[in-house]
Amino acid sequence: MKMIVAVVQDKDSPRLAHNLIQAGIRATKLASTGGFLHAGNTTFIIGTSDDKVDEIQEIIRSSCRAREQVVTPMSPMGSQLESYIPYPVSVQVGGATLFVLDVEQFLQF
Ligand code: 2BA
Repeated sequence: MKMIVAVVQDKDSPRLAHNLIQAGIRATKLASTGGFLHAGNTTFIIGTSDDKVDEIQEIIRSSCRAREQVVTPMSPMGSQLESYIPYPVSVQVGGATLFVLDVEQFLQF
């Protein structure tokens, strides 16, 4: 058995949840926050048999897309504030960040 942990953008979350339900895949959604942008995102936890991992990866791939996001970096530690000019930079976020883990035990009581 595998556990797929997928971090996706909030904008893609309803589509992904819908597509997983349509495919009969069970998942748990967690509200999460990106460590870099400090923006909200959504983390899906999906427990599944090994043979469904490819199908689920394809559902996630087709449900999520990359977007440009503009971020203004915080001042570097120890820098002279008067000489620091924060220029906005553009980063590409997503489609999705996946971790696929082996599950040692799956229990339901
Ligand atoms: P954030 O940490 O808010 O990162 C948003 C985007 O900012 C990233 O998109 C990446 O393009 C950029 N970024 C992140 N850290 C950076 C850094 N140190 N230097 C320069 N640019 C950086 P994605 O890579 O698509 O990641 C989207 C979200 O997925 C992340 O939001 C985070 O919540 C999660 N994530 C990505 N990699 C992860 C990892 N190795 N472990 C845990 N969560 C991860």
